[in-house]
Amino acid sequence: MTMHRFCHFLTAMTATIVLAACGGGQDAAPASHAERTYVAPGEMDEYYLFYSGGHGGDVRVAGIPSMRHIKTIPVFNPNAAYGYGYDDQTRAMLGDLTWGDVHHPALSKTDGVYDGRWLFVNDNAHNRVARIDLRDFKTKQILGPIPNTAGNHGASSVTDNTEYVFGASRFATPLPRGTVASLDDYADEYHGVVTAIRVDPETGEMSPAWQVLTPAFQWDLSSTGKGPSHGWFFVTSYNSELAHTRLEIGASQRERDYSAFVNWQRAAEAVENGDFERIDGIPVIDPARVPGVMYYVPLAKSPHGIDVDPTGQWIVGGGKLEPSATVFSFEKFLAAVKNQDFVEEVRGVPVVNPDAVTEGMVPVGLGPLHTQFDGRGNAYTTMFIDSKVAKFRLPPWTDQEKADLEQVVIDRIDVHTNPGHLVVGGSDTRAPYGDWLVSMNKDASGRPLPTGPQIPETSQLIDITGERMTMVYESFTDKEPHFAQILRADLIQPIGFYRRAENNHPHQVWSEDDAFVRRNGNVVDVGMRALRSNFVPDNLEFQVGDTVHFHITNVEQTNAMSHGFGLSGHNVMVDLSAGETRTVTVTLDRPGVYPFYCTVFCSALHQEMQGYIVVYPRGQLPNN
Ligand code: K7E
Ligand code: CUA
Repeated sequence: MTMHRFCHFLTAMTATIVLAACGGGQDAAPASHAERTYVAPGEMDEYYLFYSGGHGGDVRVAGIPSMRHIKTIPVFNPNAAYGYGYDDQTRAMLGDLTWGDVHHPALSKTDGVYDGRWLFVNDNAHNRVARIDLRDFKTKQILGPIPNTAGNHGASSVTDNTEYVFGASRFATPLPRGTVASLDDYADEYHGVVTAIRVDPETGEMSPAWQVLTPAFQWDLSSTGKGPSHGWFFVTSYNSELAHTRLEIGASQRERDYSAFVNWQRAAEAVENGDFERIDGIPVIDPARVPGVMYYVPLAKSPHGIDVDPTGQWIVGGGKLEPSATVFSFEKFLAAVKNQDFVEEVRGVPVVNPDAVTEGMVPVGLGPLHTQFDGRGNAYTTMFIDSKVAKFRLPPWTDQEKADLEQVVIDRIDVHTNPGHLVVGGSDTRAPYGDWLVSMNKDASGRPLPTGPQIPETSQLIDITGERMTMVYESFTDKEPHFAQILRADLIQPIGFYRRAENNHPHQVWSEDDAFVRRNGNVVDVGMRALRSNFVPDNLEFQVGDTVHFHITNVEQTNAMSHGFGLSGHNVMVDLSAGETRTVTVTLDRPGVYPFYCTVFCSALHQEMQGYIVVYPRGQLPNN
C-alpha cells in the first residue's frame, strides 16, 4: 500500500485519529472536519472566493466552504469557452496582448465594506487594471497600459468608497515609456511611480488620475487606510539599494528597505492646485516639491506585504528575510511626522524614524509575506519559508508582552507548502467575516494526484473561529493564484440574462423577419438571430475577399440560455448570453464550404443548430 493510500485507509477507519507526516510533513485533518466544508448537492456555498489566475490571466471563482470551482472569468487571456477574445468587442479590449499576470483582486467598497459591485484586478506584466462587473461576472474594462509604469504589481488597492484604485510600479524604467537610458544610469535615470486610478461612482469606469514620482526602489505590495488612516495609501519597496543586476544579492544588502506612506488626499489637492508636471499625459507629483504627500518608513528586510487592520490603526509589514512581522502604529506615525522625527531625507522625501513608529516586531517565523485580520484583534501571517500561518494578537500590548512578543503569538499551523498570500473574507474592510482563512500555497508537490512536471497549487481552508486554527480542507487551484478576495454570497444577485430593453447594439435582430444580409462592395453585414434551435439566416454565400460582420443576437429571455457561434476552419467562436448581441468580423481568404454551429449544448435539438457559409472564388458569386 502506498503512503497515500495508507493515509486514506486510516482516515476512513476512524474519524478522530490525527495522522502525522502524510503527504509531506503535515498533520492530516480528521475526517470529521469534512462536515464543516460539506455542502450537499443542491445546496449552495456561503461565500464566493475570487482567486487571481496569475499568468493564466484570468480570475477563478470558487465557493466557500466547499472550495468547489464554480467558474473562470477570462480577463487578460482569450478563453474559447466564453468566446472571450474572439468577438470584436472583447478582442478590442484585449488589444494585441493575449496574456496578463493577475496578482491582486480587490472588491469595490462603500463606507469601508464590500458593496458587491465590481472586482478590480491588476496585470503585473503589462501595467493594466481590469474591472469585472459582479452583475454578470464579465470583464467590462481593461485600463492600460498605465503611463510611466512597468509591472503594476502594487495594485489593486481600493479606498473606502472606491474613490481610487491604487497601483505602483514594480520595475523602474526611464520615463516616459519609450525613453532609453543605459542601465549604468539606473540610480538616476530610472524611476518608479505610485498611481491613483479614479473610479466613476456610477459606472465603475476607470481613468488614470495622477501619480507620485519615486526613485527606482521597485514597489511591491500596497494597501489603503481606513478609520484614522483613511486618506492614506501604504506600499512597500524591496530595492532601496537601487541594484540593477542580480537583484537577489544586490537588493538584499540593507537591513531595511522603505515603505511609503502616501497621503492621497493631499496628493489630490496638489493636483488641483497645479503642483505637478504632466508626463505622458498624466499629472505626476514630485513629492520633494509638495511636502506632506509622501513619507518613507524603513521596514525590515526585503519587505513584501503591507496590510492595514480593520481599525485602520495598525499596519503590518512582512519582510521576506526578517523572521518577524513589523507592526506600525498609525497614531505614532502621525506624531512622528508632527514632531519631524526624521532620520534622513531621500531625494527630498523625509524618512521617518522607524523606532518612533514601530509598535513591535512579532517573531512569527521565517519568511513572513502577507497578513490578514479577523476583526477580533488578531492577525494571520503566512511564512513562506517555515510553511506555516501564524496567528498573533494585535496591540495594545502590555509592557511585559512588549518585552517578549512571542507571548502575543497565539498559534501556528502547518500548511503545505510555501504559502504566498492568505485571505480572510473582508480583511481589508472595517468588518471582516472572521470565520474562514484560505492559505494559498505555492508548492503542491506530493498532494494532488500526480500530473507530470506541471502541477497546480494547493489552497487550504482553515477555520479561524476558535482560539486555535483548524485545518479543514485542501483543494487545488490551477496555476497560479496569488491573492484572492472572499465575498458573502448574499451581497450580490447576479442576473440570469440581459433584458431586451437593455440591448443597445445597433444591429440587434429579434425576429426572423428582421434578419438581414447587406452587402456593400466587399463588406457584408449579417444580422442573425439565434434561438433554440436554429440560426436565421443559416445558409450564406460569400466570395473570397469578403469581410463579413456577423451581428448575432441571442433572443432568449430565460436564465443562462446561452448559444455559441463557432465557424469551422476559422478563428471565430462567439458566446452569446441570453439577450445579448455580439459582433464578430472575419475576412474570408479561401474558397470552400464551411459549417458553423452552436457550440453550447442548448437544447434537445442543439446538434441541429447549424448552418453553412459557401465561399466562392472571387468573381464567381452567383446573383452578384
Ligand atoms: Cu504573489 Cu501579492 Cu504578487 Cu505575494 S505576490 S505571494
Ligand atoms: Cu444553441 Cu446549441
